[in-house]
Amino acid sequence: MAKSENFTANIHERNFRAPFERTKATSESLVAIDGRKEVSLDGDWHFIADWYETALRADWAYENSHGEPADFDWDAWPTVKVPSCWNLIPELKYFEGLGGYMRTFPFTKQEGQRVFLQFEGASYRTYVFLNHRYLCMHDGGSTPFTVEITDRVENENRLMVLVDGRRSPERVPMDNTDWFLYSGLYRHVGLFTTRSAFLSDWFVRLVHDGRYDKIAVDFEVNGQREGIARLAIPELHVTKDIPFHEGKGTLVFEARPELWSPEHPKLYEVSLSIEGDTLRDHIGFREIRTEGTSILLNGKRIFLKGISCHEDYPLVGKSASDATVRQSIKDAKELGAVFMRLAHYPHTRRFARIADEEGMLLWEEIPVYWAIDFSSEAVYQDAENQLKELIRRDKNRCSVIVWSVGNENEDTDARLSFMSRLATKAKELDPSRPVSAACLVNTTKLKIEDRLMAYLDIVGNNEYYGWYNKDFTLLPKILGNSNLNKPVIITEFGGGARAGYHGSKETMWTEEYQAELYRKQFAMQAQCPFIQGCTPWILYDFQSPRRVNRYQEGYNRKGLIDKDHKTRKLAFQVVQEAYSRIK
Ligand code: GCB
Repeated sequence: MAKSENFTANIHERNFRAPFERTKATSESLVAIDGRKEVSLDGDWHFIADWYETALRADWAYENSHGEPADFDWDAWPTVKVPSCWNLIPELKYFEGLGGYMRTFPFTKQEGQRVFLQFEGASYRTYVFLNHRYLCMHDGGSTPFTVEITDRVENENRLMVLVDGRRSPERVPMDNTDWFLYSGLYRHVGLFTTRSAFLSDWFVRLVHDGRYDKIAVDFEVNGQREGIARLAIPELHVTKDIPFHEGKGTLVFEARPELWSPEHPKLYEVSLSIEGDTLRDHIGFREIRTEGTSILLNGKRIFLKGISCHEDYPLVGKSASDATVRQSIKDAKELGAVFMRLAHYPHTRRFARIADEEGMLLWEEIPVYWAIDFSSEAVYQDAENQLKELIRRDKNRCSVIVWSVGNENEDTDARLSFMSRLATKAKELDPSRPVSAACLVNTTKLKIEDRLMAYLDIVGNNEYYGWYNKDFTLLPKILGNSNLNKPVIITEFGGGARAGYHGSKETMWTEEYQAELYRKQFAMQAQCPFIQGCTPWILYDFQSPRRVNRYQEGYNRKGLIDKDHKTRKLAFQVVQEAYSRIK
């Protein structure tokens, strides 16, 4: 329809986001950064909360579009540290709009060089502009993306990033979550360069055939179709020249690495090179598979003594650091856990790297949580892209033993088709790891039952007997009715307790009630041979704006440790004792 003669784009255009949505960064453009030299773009960025999304409506990032007087002033706006969550600025605690970030940086480009920006995580939608040109947008609040800037980068650069943190029913996760949706440029931003041809992706792993004597490698090259790549694992005396065609190479070769395990987290230095480009990493080799109702790590049955964990840390929110990750792993180990469920979205890339070094097994998950819009193809594409970005980012991490495609979703036809598609995609991208999801109990038939189970290697189950379901006597019935032919991990159970609140074990919210609940749960679960692991809900109390009773005060209080990440509740010791008994 023709616009009227008094149409003024920046005030009358309702569809102002649409032009930006055409150019997307996705898993296809994500480049492997292992061992690459990076220039960090972390540090001070100018920042403004753009409450009315005027930056998009009125093209603020182009800086000259609509004449004077301008309503923006990028260089005059105060600075914030990147990475950080804007919600930590007291007046922006519940701000869910558009945040505008700007920094300048110098750059000297060499002949033939390609230049890329790497964003490790910005929540939820990110629009990237460089030197007054729009580059792309990215959806998904917890996975990384790469943007090529070769043709745009200059000696002096103005980088503008708009982060849209709105909650919305069309997103993954949707607008209703039991955690706090931190927002902003909350993870590392970096810049790296390559030659015209470079290695964009690689997957190095043990062949999972129960023999432990072969390693497989697959890789992709961008900018060169035919050639030879060299793989080296010096400690194993491996040097292999691998031809690639159509930009892809693959090889399986004999090698007997020492196997990685929580008790022996052995990593090997591995490099893959083509002329002028090398990827380098420390990689562990192990086998994970299921057989009947058992989970086998390196051929031996393992019971996954675990703990769930959110990415919500005191003082930094979702901007986890090496120190916060190491502390969580240390606390999990003190509990006796060998396995962590990183709920409900991909945590920092550093988590799995540190877990590789520390010998902690991981469950990684995408935020297909509760009632997302399963009938929408656009929502599916967003979820699948997040899954692909996660797998691309972490597939070389031996600590990661399960990909989870979702949590607690109603068993409808639309959901079955959506999530079975995701489970099949995960298998296609990575046949070497079991796929799971946290399913619910069928409360009418009193059993763990969900049509999605047919597509899963491991069944995750969340049950809250003793808390939301008071009738504890139902739990033995449910478990008794659920003799599945697959391993089950009880991916959530527990109850709330306010740290320091004491009373009888019958009084909800006391530490005593929570401790007793865990005693009963462990006693019950011990009677079910098909249960092959559990991840109590949860290591630490975490923020949740929907939890506002007098004990909660904005927090989900089911932590075994208080929101200060220090004070242990009585239940911590109960879980610790239970884990010391399980072999
Ligand atoms: C669940 C959800 C989790 C919640 C938890 C609770 O089943 O999966 O995200 O935080 O229950 O505390 O109710």
